[in-house]
Amino acid sequence: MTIMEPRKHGDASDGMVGGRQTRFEGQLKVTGAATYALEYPVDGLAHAVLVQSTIPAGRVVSIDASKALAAPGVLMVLTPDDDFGLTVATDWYGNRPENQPYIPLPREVRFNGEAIAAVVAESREQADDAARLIRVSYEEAPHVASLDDPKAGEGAVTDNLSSAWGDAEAAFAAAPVQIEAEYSTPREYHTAMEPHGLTVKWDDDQLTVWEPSQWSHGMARTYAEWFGIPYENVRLISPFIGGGFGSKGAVLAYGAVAAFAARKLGRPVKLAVTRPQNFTSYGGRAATRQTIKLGATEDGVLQSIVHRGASETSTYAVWPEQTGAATPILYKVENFSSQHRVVPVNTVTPGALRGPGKNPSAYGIESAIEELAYKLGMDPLEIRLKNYADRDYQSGKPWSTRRLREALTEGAEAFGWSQRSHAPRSMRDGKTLIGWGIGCGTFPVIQAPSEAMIRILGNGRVEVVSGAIDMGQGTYTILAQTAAEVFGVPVSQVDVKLGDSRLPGSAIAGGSMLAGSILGAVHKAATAARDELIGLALSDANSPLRDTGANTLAFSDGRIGVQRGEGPSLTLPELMAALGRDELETRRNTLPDGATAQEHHQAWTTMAKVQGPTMGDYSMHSWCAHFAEVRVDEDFGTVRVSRMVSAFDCGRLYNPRLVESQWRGGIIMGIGQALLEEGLVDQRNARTINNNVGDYLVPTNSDIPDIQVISVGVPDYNASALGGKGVGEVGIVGVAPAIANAVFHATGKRVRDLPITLEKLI
Ligand code: MCN
Ligand code: MOS
Repeated sequence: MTIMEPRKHGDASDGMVGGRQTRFEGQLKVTGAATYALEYPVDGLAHAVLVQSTIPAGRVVSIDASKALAAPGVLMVLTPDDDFGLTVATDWYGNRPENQPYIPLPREVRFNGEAIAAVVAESREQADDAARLIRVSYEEAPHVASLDDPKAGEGAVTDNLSSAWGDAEAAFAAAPVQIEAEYSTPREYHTAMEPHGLTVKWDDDQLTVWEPSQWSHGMARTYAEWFGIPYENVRLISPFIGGGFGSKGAVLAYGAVAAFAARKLGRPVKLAVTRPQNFTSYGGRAATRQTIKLGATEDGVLQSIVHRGASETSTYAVWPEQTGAATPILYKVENFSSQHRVVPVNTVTPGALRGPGKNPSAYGIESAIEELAYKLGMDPLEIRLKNYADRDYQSGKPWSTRRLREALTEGAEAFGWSQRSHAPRSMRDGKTLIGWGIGCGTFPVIQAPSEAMIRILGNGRVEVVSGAIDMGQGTYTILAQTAAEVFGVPVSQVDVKLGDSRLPGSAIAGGSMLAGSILGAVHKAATAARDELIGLALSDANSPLRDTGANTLAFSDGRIGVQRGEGPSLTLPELMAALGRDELETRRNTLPDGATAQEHHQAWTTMAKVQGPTMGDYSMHSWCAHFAEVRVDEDFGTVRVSRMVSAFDCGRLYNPRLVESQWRGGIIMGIGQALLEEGLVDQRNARTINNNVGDYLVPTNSDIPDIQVISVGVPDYNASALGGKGVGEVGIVGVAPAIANAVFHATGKRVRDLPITLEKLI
């Protein structure tokens, strides 16, 4: 648990909600003072390393660990022969199979690189050396390498991800203008700067886990359930996270291995997952493919969308990367049909990667809509405005707020879209072809109950306390701003404590739901604390404000007094002193009144109480429109993104500086997805070959152009208590199609398979 003191910055309004306060924890991070999970100084540490399968499917017949056990410093070898005695935990949605054993080092091998053994030694180097001495004999079984493997099959239709209205096939057949195309995306990986791993320590039956986490409460719950100990006995600590992007929302098998080893040895254990092992400890974005048919009138009115999509999953769990997530809500269409299939292959189960579902889905529909525009000879901006969705045709509900039209028009204006010349290959600068493209994006508003505590200390400092996490998005900062505003104090008077499962329950930092959810709780707790202080100040015999005759008090400029500057006023420490209090603590949550203790526990530790975008009266989403300019070298086929302008509707922005950074971060990841990122699978053994940051390419500074971001949102109080919609993921959605569309405009060549590498252009 760490208390942060912000650097003073700018004027006072920066510290209020809506201000451009710089990052609370930024200085700690750049000076190296922030402690990450693998850096905690714990006495008597032993070091664990994972041993991975070298076959894609089959069985471990035997493991010969004799040489490893005899190697210097080795304390223990764990294999499938060990009885871990763990039980399968509740899944995200609150379901738990009864008494099912959880086996973190399985005998059945389900993918290449699956952890099948672990070595624990006095030092990391000794454990690494000994791990190389382990000999495994396998019985290999046939495997399915990837979605492209001819043995992969069709997969099962996922009903809850399929939808239809009208008669899409008939309307398509009758449409005078038609396009049909298949789009595919490869496996993509998180490659966060901080790799996975953890430090674990047992004190009798109390477990402390230092692990980067997007959800301290949910992960603590899993450890407790695995080991059959009360939730209260687990403490998961995660004040800083070096990027998660979806990969750090759940406890993974290596966590069980480390915690089990620590208990068995009676010593704390550290397990650092290597960079290559990151590619198989948690799956990245699943490979997808989708076919889209669009039917339209001669003047470009959409008549029908027929969508068929598929994504890969593992052989032992279903992660659906929904290719039909954005398809039904971007355009007005009376006839629609979408079906998604999930195809099991021998891979680690894929997972959430920034903008899951929406991202590959937008790639499909936003590429297809421009293909249709070119077929019609229509401007890509015009076709989008012409088919603008006036409501959500899928749920039938009105939008809460949808300023996608403004995003398109203001983005186009800032980009200079009107200067475009329509024909492909018609814009050039010497030997460089120039192309412009648009891609729209969307991400649902998701809400979850949260809790927060406010503590006012005798010295006037205000503490905001929550188990929520900050992986770089800005949670510390926006919580401080919210409290500063409610108490009318400078943000430098506020401390924020986060990232500890023992602290008040919180929404996951996932699905772009944390900011809106947690600020609701913080605002509620802070307002309640302020009301309590007002009550005391007006009634306490020792309060100098008692005889003012006022019925309320104002908090502003660091002082508390009667409205409009009349009469006496006090600073927060003066008031606390007068009241004879050295602490005032208030805790509030956003669950319905009268929720039971069990409902509280369920609310913070599972997804059972999460509200989706259409569960209320409205359909609620964030929206964006990206405008990309690419420059393609005609001789070499190299593509450079030379300019991006992106306009967003994310409702009210709690901190525009942080939001702009979130949007740019998403756009940068989108550029990587469009041009560079691709997990390459060796079909012979189902290995991801480029499982390191040398070969798995992500964008660097030199790949990134000037990115202009624009906000067109207005407060949306259906979406959250303070009027904001989600920000963290929408930025990546729609970038890849904007770039693919720009590449087509530049070259006349349509690449329908990401990433757009030069060999696909020649
Ligand atoms: N914000 C705001 N106004 C709003 C909404 C958000 O000012 N109306 C700002 C705040 O600074 C807030 C941030 O945007 O802290 C993100 O808020 P939100 O959209 O609610 O997203 P979450 O806090 O739930 O964060 C998770 C989201 C997801 S799901 C991924 S994936 C992702 C992302 O955030 N991973 C990230 N952004 C990331 N940023 C960093 N640096 N590292 C990651 O791993
Ligand atoms: Mo974000 S992929 O929902 O953690």
